[in-house]
Amino acid sequence: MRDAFPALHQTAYDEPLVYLDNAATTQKPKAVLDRLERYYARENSNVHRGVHKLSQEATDAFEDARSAVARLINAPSSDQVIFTRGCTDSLNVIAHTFARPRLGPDDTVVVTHMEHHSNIVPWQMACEATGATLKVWPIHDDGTLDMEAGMRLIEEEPFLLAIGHVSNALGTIHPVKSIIETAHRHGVPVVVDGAQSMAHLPVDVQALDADFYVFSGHKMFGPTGIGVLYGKYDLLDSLPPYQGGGDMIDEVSFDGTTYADLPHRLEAGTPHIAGVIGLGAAAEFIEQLDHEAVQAHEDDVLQYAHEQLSEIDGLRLIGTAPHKTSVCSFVFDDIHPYDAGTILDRLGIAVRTGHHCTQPLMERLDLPGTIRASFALYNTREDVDRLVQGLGRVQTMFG
Ligand code: C6P
Repeated sequence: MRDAFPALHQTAYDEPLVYLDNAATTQKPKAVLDRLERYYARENSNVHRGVHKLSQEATDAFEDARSAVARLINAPSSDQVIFTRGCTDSLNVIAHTFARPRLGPDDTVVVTHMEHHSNIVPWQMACEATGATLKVWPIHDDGTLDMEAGMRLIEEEPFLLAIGHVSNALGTIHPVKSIIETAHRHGVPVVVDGAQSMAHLPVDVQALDADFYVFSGHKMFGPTGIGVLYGKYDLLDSLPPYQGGGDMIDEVSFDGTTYADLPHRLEAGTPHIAGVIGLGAAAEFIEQLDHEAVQAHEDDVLQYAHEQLSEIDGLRLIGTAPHKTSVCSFVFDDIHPYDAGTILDRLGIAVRTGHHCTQPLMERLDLPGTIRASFALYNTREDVDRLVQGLGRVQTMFG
């Protein structure tokens, strides 16, 4: 598997690179890189417009990619896969087109205390614009949701619940299927932020019964600048156009304009064609994996990391939920995360330090930030060993 990812085979400061920042973005397999090159070298053309051969080829590749993504998440139809700039963009589209026109001063929107800023700020802005209230689903110290408190919030029948599938800062896997079931019993639609699940868990939007499910291409071995907004057909079909322009119209006249059907109505302008085609290749790459083997391997590496790190004096693991994937956050009693990250970098080990775009979570845990090692299917126990050695050097220098 490591051979499929060229970026892993390089040095950083003369040390073999250990890439442990996969929650920020994953590396890209050769299949995706080759597909991007083929598009630009041989098929480059605009889509849905030209009658010429290249345009038809590009259009076919573009729509095949939509089908590949639909298959990967088991969407009932590829019309329910809307291409956006990324997870953040998808959440903003929902906040603008679904929430804002419907929200009023008596409404509430619920988010959990450990959401990424992208799944907080768009709802906060929608609430500020409409007089609605944003409510926060509390969490326990180990990084699990306080289910009793959450159920009470759902029983109050908020307008919407927005929840991550997997926490980017702590790796907690939330029981979204049962949460959605409960929410639906109370008539509450659920937006699931799947940014951190797509590279690690099988996602079946129909089995989850998610109303909306959003994610970014670059966190699932695909290109940056491309993402997906999946929604139930009737919900998506009820959304007004988000942006006006080419490709999203049926007919335009100065007397009035009519709009295209889904998915094009929500995809104004020339799309990120290469991004979509690259994302399709990433979806096919994930589709052909042995998912059980991948999950077993990732669980083993995470478990090993937890064991090894918890033996280091003065190091505290942050986020010890029983159901976790791929993220290991930790702090030192007396070393700032930034200092640790800088030394690790010089040793060729890439981790992320700081608040991970989850400032409310860090405030709740009373931390300035954490050091976060986040794994993907190509990471190994040897990578964990290098991290542990590196942390030994950090302690020698700062401890
Ligand atoms: N988290 C991280 O290092 P974009 O930037 O749109 O591709 O994804 C935003 C986003 C939304 N939700 C979750 C749960 C996320 O983890 C992210 C991105 C990266 O953790 C960059 S801040």
